[in-house]
Amino acid sequence: MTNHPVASEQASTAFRSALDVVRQVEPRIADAIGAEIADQRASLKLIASENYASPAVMLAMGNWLTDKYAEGTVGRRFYAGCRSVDTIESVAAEHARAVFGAPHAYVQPHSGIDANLVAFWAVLAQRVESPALARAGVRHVNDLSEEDWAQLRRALGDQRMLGMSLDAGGHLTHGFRPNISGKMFEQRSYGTDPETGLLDYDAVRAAAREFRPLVLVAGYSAYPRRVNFRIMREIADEVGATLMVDMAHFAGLVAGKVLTGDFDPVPHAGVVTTTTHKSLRGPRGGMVLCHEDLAEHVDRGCPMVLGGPLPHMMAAKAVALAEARQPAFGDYAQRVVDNARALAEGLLHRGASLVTGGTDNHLVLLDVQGYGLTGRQAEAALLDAGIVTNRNAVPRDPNGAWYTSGVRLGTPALTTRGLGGAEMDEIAELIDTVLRATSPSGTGAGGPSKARYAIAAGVAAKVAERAAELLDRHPLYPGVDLS
Ligand code: DSN
Repeated sequence: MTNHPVASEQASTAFRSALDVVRQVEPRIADAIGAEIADQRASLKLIASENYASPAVMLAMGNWLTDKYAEGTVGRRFYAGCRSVDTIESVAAEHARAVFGAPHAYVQPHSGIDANLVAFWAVLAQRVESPALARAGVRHVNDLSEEDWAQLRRALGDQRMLGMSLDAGGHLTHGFRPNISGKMFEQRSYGTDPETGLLDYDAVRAAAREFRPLVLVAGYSAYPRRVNFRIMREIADEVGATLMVDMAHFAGLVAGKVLTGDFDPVPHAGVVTTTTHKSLRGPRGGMVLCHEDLAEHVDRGCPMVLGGPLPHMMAAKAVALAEARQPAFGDYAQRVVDNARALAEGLLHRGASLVTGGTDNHLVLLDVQGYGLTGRQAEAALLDAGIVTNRNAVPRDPNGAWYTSGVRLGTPALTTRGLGGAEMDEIAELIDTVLRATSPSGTGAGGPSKARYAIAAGVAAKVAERAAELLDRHPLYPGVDLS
């Protein structure tokens, strides 16, 4: 395992003591925490949005900071006694600004969805304030009367968002109905080129010209390629939209300077949102980056759309961001991308079909239709063999968003664990072996079952054995002994 800066012996003592204390109150929870590390140690984790945070990050979250209310921002709290929280939030924001070269960082969001909500409201508030508020003689969004707000709500019906379609790799929060963004905004999607699977900037431009969105969203959770944010910004500017980039998936690649220039969203976007726990390898949480013109609105995230800040999580974000400033993090980010490429090549070499034909980020989208399977069957069969992935729609997916026709594979976690290119090829071999040995079984409503499957006898156990050998070469949290 690489790059985690806390000595494992110290971490081992700390975790063991912590679990002993928990066990005295509720042993089932202590046991479940112990079982989780055992499960994670024993599985080949290829979920593209997961990682392994360092012991320092974990230990920063589990303490008395959880007891403190701190609504407001640094130096302007609605509660007394926030001296330490002010320090923590300032340090986290300082590291975030330095890591990403952003003028302003808001580190309070509890998740990626929350970060996106903060960004939406900030963009709306900014647009409402100027020039509509000026015309109405209102100086500040906080001075809006009830009637002004009623008008604003009516106006929201006209607000438009253009984002990547779900089956091309976009995210629910980019204007889709199951999320509030799909209710706040009238939404339209841009997809990918049907031949290449790549983002077609001319098509995005044409859609933007026709639809005239207020917010153009870039970013994805299942698109295996880089996005040119300079071009996206040009498109946004041409139609008067704010470019919002949700970099939750690839924040670690931006922090590690693998995505630079046109592929770094920060210099190009009006507002950037992220989670902190994916490729960035921090605690579970969110963050918003922006320029000074939007900062005032972003900082009102709580209480506008967020509950009170979680000081223990901001402390852990600060630790993770300090880690991301180390040169070793740049090496890590580069290895994440190299590993994804090796995994893609290993699969292609064995005849698999990949959306876009490969990858240049941290994820690979494997189309399992060639194996005669749905994504759900493939996901379940791989899990039987100790390989943890998640099913994912492919563009124009015939099996919809529930069963899907793809499996998303990501390398951030296994790269943290220390696996390299040759091992990615072995993993490609294991995945291909399982999927070739799996076939649909039984019938469902109206035809063959999209969920049930059978694996040829002995294959899952054999692959699980080979996966365990691979994992044994790279212990997870080495030296952390809870026994
Ligand atoms: N749930 C995250 C993912 O897996 O990509 C996105 O929110």
